[in-house]
Amino acid sequence: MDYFLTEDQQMIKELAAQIADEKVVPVRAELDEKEEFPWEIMKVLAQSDMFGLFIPEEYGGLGAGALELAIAVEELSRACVGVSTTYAANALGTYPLLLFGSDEQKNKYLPDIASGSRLVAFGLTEANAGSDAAGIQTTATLDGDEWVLNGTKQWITNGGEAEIYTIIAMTDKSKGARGASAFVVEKGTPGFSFGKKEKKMGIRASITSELVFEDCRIPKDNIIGKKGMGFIVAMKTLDHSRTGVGAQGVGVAQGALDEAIKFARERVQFGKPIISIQAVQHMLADMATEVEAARSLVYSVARYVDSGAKDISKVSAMAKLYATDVGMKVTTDAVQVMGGSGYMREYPVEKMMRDAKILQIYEGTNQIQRNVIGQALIKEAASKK
Ligand code: COS
Repeated sequence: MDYFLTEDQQMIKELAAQIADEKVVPVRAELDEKEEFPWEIMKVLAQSDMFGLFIPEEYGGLGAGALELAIAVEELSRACVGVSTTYAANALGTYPLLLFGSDEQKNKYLPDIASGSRLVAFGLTEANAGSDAAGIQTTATLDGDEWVLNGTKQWITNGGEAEIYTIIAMTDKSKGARGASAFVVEKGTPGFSFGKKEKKMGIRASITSELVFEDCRIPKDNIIGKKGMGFIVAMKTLDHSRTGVGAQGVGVAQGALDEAIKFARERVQFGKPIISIQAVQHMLADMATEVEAARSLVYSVARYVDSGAKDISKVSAMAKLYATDVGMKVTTDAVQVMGGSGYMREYPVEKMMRDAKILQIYEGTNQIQRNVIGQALIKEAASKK
């Protein structure tokens, strides 16, 4: 399908595809096997200005938007979701600064983020606050000219490797969601350390770690936005990042479909390539249709976000929900088309299926996306009365 990309968008797609094919595909199995952080690939992405895509030009970025980011994330995900998670989590961690940061914070952090010289991570989740994001226990208490952070963040992508962390902490526990605030914390700050490094089912090239704050003192000015706005910062950040997770679903599904078609053309059973068997063709036809539908939705939502629309929660949840369910289904079907070969590590679809699973879970489970969509429908219906 022609998605009527501009010349610049087409260039980004081709560049990301080239990096995916030449730099990621040859090493993805090894990165997965060794659970190795993809620093070499991050350096290539930095040299290709990929970290600056969605950062305004005044801060050293390319001034593009959600669609360009989605295109890059999709191409990287076609090769390896572990790599694309590292890249996309950087954007996730940057949104609080981009959307709510002061001029000083933007001037201080965005140029380094745009150049790729410093990676970012977003710290919201805790042991007892996953879907219930307002249930966080980490606290930030003002003491003179400093905030003092205490608590532990769990399952933080890029934790330990990133230099810049955007953290949601409670400044007034009695106020619930309205008692949270957002902060920027730099690696190396005394009282800030890294705990357990997780061992995961998939996306094993990415790193997932605990962040531990023990009387960690940061300057008063490191608050992002106003005190009490932390939950909104987190929700708006997720509204922006979820289109990117949808793009990961599209990419991994496309990668698995490509592999399944290639295999079905070569694999001979009953004296003919299995692609000539109608049962296989029908599976491939469904997979291809679902990939195209998911891509259409993700690109449309990204364009809507780039139009400056304010009410993006519902549609970004839809893009994340639909495209990541497609990612899971198509990778599972690709394993099925390839049979015993698909199940073996020798072929990439086994890893793709493992990687796809996280997309239905992180940045809000797909059940939470349905809640967000459902709440929006209720609000829309009430406003029509
Ligand atoms: N944009 C702006 N404001 C929002 C918002 C959004 N997307 N979502 C909620 N809010 C506001 C609400 O309007 C409400 O404001 P008021 O207090 O003024 O009424 C406030 O925030 C609290 O909202 P709500 O009552 O809906 O909060 P809940 O605690 O019920 O939580 C969900 C809502 C479940 C949607 C939220 O907790 C969530 O997204 N959870 C998943 C978190 C997640 O994605 N975790 C993954 C790890 S982070 S990588």
